[in-house]
Amino acid sequence: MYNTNKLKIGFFVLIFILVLTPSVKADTWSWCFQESANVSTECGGLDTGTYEEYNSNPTVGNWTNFSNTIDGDWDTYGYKSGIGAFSVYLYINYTKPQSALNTSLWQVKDNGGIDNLTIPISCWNYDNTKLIFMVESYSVRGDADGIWSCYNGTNWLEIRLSPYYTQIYEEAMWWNITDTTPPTYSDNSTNSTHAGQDILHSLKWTDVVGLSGYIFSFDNGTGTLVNNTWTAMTGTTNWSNVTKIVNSTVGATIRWCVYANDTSGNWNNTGCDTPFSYVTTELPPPPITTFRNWLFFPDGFAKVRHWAITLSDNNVIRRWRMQQ
Ligand SMILES: [Ca+2]
Ligand SMILES: [Ca+2]
Repeated sequence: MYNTNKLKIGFFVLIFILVLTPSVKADTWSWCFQESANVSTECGGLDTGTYEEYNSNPTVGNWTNFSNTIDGDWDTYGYKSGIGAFSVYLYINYTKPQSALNTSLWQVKDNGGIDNLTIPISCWNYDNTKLIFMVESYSVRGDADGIWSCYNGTNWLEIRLSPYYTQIYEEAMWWNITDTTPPTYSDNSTNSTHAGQDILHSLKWTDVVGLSGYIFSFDNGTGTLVNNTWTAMTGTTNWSNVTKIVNSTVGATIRWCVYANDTSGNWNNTGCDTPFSYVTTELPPPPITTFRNWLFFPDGFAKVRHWAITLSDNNVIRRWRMQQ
């Protein structure tokens, strides 16, 4: 007969273990910084955004140093100059990266300091492909503001109001991007197949969001692939270039492959079950760079022939032979 109490206890212990067992899962998002809406190779290379300068009353004043507000330099600024109750504006239009999350942040700086602004959901949802901001520098005697807003299709929503801080230094986006796509590779090559020589194993990597690093795996003719340590890569396009001195035996099969990950921890490899490979070949003989011969007749008229031959090579010349 079963002891039902024991069965129940066993069942609850099992549930308890299942609940407490941590699930191992890599983060599938990453942060990507985009300094300029219209000049970018980061975050998917979205350089299709725009900046626009506007002045509500050009007859009485203007922006001073407008270009400083978008020059990518967080120490330079532009501001409203001129007397009168009017404003100068900077309109910004970012193209959203694919799979960007609404937790992305707008980083801004005026003379009140630097801040990462949360974007109101109505501004985020207004358009699937773009994000629109406005920066206003306003001043009149006794009153001045720097105002940072986003557009939700109907209204400008004020996100940051900086009283008396009218110096507009810079802005940028911190995109929070879902990234489940691993890096891709192309252009595999080696610069030689000569036995016993330094050989460069070259491979190009790209990632939509950002590369993190690679592991080069190498079989020097032994039949076993051995992993190098992980090496960092940066940017969205980079190369895993590794030089190895290969087996000095002619006819050895050299195999190699590469693993790479992106900033979200997505991994890819070049197919290490069927690696790239080549067979080592003999180094060509050193070239003869000069050759001279001449006859001369020492005392007694015995003929003596002399040869002068120069062989040169990057490597040690082990043997040479002259043949008539
Ligand atoms: Ca900027
Ligand atoms: Ca600036």
